[in-house]
Amino acid sequence: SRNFNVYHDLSSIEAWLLGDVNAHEHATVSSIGKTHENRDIWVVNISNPPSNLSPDSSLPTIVVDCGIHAREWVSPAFCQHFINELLDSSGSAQSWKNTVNWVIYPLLNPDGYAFSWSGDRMWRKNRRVNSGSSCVGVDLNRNYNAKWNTFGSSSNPCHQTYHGVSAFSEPESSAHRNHMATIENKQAYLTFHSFSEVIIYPYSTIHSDEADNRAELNSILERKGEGAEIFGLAAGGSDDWAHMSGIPISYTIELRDTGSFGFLLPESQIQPTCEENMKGVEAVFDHVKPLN
Ligand code: 0X9
Ligand code: ZN
Repeated sequence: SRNFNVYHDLSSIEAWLLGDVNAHEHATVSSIGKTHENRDIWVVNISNPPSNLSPDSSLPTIVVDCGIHAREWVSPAFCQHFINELLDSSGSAQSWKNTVNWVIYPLLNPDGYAFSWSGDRMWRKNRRVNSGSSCVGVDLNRNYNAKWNTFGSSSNPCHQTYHGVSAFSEPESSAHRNHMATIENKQAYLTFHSFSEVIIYPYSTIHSDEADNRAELNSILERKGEGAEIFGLAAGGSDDWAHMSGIPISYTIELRDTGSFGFLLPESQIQPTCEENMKGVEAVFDHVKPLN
């Protein structure tokens, strides 16, 4: 059976998604669009009614994504672990699909991820060829429409936080937006990054922006705070865009570690990272699930 405690390359992740995951009676894997380099961007829908039936649209949906940033390898490792916990008959989250529909994007930036395996382990952005520049890539987490091109991003294509030519200029972020627009009753959005072991809630746009439900966001999880206060201003992020688009609960979860290994987190830490963060997802699930 599959080892979730190692890093898998793109072809291994795709083979698993299109094989074991898609074969599971409660999961459907489909492509939401193509990247700049023409790779598929996958989504996994997990619900209790078997996947030949429509999910119960009266139930809340929790949206999860991983791998917006290429070098943050523990992020897609978490999504793979989480999908398995929902689907496996002995998984710690296998009952969580009875009361909530799950939409999981296990790897939103496959071009960047592939390049972090084959070219530059520290690659962050996508692989956009920028016209008029020899520098490649747009920072997808500066490309969403959340006060795009204001604070904490760069207009220079050579910079790590280059925000692109316009909001949603990138095939990955625009496919994500378009697909999320089709999902009903979205109650929470969780986007997994690394590193620093903190949880960030909106907003990171400008200090005067405060989430309307800040007290609620502040009550659900530990080791959290407003992005602008604990991580600094950085407009154009997917978390702020999700909240602005009407999803009340929105968090960026920065996984291990606090800097000893940083992006080069050893495989021996994948399992403890995943287990400790299942508690956070559970707290969001408990908050969102219908009472009965
Ligand atoms: O800067 C980011 O995009 C995230 N940190 S990372 O080290 N993974 O790159 C933090 C995102 C926080 N949210 C917003 N800035 N909207
Ligand atoms: Zn990141």
